[in-house]
Amino acid sequence: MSTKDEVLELLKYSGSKYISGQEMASGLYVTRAAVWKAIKALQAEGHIIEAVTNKGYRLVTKGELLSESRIVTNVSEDMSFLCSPDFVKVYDEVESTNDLARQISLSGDENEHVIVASSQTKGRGRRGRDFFSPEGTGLYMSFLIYPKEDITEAIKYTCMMAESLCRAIEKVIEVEASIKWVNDIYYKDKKVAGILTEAITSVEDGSLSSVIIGVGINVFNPYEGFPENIKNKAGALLEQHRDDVMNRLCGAIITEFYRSYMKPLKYPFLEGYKKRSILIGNYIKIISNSTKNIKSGREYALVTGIDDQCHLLIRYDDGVEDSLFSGEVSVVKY
Ligand code: BT5
Repeated sequence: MSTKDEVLELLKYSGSKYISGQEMASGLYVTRAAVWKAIKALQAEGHIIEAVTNKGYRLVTKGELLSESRIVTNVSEDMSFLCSPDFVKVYDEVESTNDLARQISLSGDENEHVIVASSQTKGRGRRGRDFFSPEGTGLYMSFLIYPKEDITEAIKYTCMMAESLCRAIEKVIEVEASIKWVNDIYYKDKKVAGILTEAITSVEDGSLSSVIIGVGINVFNPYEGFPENIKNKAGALLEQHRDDVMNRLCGAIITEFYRSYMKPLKYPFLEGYKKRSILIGNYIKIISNSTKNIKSGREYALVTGIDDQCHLLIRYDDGVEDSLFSGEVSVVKY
């Protein structure tokens, strides 16, 4: 057995107790440096190993990653009124938290909820794309809300969530994440989170019956790595475990989102959204969009801003100005 495997065995054997590097080194007749190297290799493989000064190391198991009570504890006091007994619902594995939120909404439950899962078997992105949602290393959550608004307002919830997510990441992980219009969160040039907003509308008057805002975050690198098709694009927020980080991040996202959502002004989050937006001032290629211009051969444009409805303001090469309501763009690198 390699030192790495032996260290893993020792960590498993110690359960929730910490074991010091010295204890492991003595038990395995290796140096502390060899133990440290083994820990790094295990972490690189995706094992979540907590390291605490003067205590040692501990293997964090899947079951302790997410808990309703710990999430609620981490919702700030000013928003704690939200946390009625089943406001937050935690699951080990679901097909898709957005689908579950939709079922809850259609069942006639009129309460707002946050559905959280450790993994998804059919996590979805936009336009039927997959969102890779492996167990234990990501956070997958859906907010079910009932705003009394027109369908045209739905796009703002994606932007509101993106900005809230960045603020929560800044508070808990202590790094600055950026927003790629409209729904992606980037850190160190990699996509670390995506947002999918879906709405159930009333046919009679086009108003929103409910809105479901799904968020998928790669907190750690997946145990087996990212699949081939996204491995160059996807990244994670953290390389090493931090104490109770999943529950803390989840509580912070709930806090930050509701702080925005409950503000009476219409788009108060926009300043923060624009400030963190990586597209403004960049030259982009329009992959798909909501206007007709791409059909007339206008594929490239300069991003000049984001307007008060969260639309992307662009100027094509021929000087024509336009705004994208939704769609997909990529930054053109020279
Ligand atoms: C998104 O779509 O990024 C929205 C993702 C929303 C996921 C959440 S998880 C909770 C809730 N329940 C659900 O079923 N969904 C929501 P889009 O912009 O269309 O991006 C999808 C693309 O991102 C894929 O085609 C891949 O290229 C890439 N991708 C897939 N999984 C990824 C991951 N884990 N990390 C980074 N990129 C990923």
